[in-house]
Amino acid sequence: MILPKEFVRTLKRNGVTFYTGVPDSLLKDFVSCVARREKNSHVIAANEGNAVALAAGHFLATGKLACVYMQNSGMGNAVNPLVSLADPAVYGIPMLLLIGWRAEPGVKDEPQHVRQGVITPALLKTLGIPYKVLPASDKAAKSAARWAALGAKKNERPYALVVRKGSFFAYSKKLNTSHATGMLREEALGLILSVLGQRDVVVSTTGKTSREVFEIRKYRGEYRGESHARDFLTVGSMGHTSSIALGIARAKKGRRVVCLDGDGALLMHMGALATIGVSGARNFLHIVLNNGAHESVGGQATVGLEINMPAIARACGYANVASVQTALALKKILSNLLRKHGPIFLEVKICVGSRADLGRPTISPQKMKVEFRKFLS
Ligand SMILES: Cc1ncc(C[n+]2csc(CCOP(=O)(O)OP(=O)(O)O)c2C)c(N)n1
Repeated sequence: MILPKEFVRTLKRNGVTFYTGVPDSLLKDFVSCVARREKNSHVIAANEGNAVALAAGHFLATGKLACVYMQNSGMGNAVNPLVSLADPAVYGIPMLLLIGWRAEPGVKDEPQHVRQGVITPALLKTLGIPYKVLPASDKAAKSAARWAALGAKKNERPYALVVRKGSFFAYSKKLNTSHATGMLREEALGLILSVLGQRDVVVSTTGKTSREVFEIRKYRGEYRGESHARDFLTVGSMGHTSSIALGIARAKKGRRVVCLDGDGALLMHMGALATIGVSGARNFLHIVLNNGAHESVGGQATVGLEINMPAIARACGYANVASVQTALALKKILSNLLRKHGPIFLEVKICVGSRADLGRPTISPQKMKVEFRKFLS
């Protein structure tokens, strides 16, 4: 296995002077190490396409190499700036991509990762990006990093290193996760789900939010048998939950549609706020569980608690907005907001944390789709 500290040192020795990306569970120890040791040369981007563009800006300004890290799920977000900005047929911008390989063939993983796991090497080939799988030993990783950095600089194009699960040793320094105080997400979700009506539609975001919604419903016996009809648990497509919910709200005007979002997910495709706000969807309730972190993949910081989300939503045209931080305030505001019309935006500031034994949805996405469609009809 690779020591994160050694690997960051190697990147530095090979000319990397800037780090940017979107966190991934496979790269969490690398990202924690960068966040601590290179904090003045590190930006967590809203999405992977932004990270590629940030790396391009860094090269244009300094002539130096950036490292762009991402989960392979994020390759889709990165494709456009990779092919229309960084590609040698356009500007030819060197950068080093570090890609976490979820669902490598032969490694069991969740359904949303399976296709991306299979196509990761083929996609890099299609994009014309030279790549290597990062060998999981310090010495071999050093030479792979050197190959990628030298190749990127010499040929003025992106090079990639694909990182297998379990490649990095744990990075001992804990992230500072004291972003907010108050409720845990599971408590906030429990309160929210308790006040919704039987026919209200829930669409929940990627990561632990959907896992907790599933478990809360299960423990409360709110799923009948195998039926998980009331919720659409968005296991992949991070940042798109609110648009899925808007699509439903537009077509089902007689139903209240509740989007349970995360701050990282909201930031990833924040343009959706403008579309929702302007849509005037009266049946739309958008709740953001803001812990200022990508908690599901290791707790790396987002800028969620540094911006005024309700003010942004208001400026985008949401009819009613609010922000709360305590259980009592959440209960009060919900009973108030549920009488108002949408689009409504509610920020719930929560602290980082979840149960160590948190499970995952046991129903297949296809079955969930069928059940959910019955619930909507
Ligand atoms: C396009 C894309 N990039 C990265 C990921 C990996 N990922 C899964 S959940 C998550 C964090 C989500 O953060 P947030 O929305 O703030 O919710 P939290 O985990 O804090 O509940 C990330 C980065 C992904 N699934 N898809």
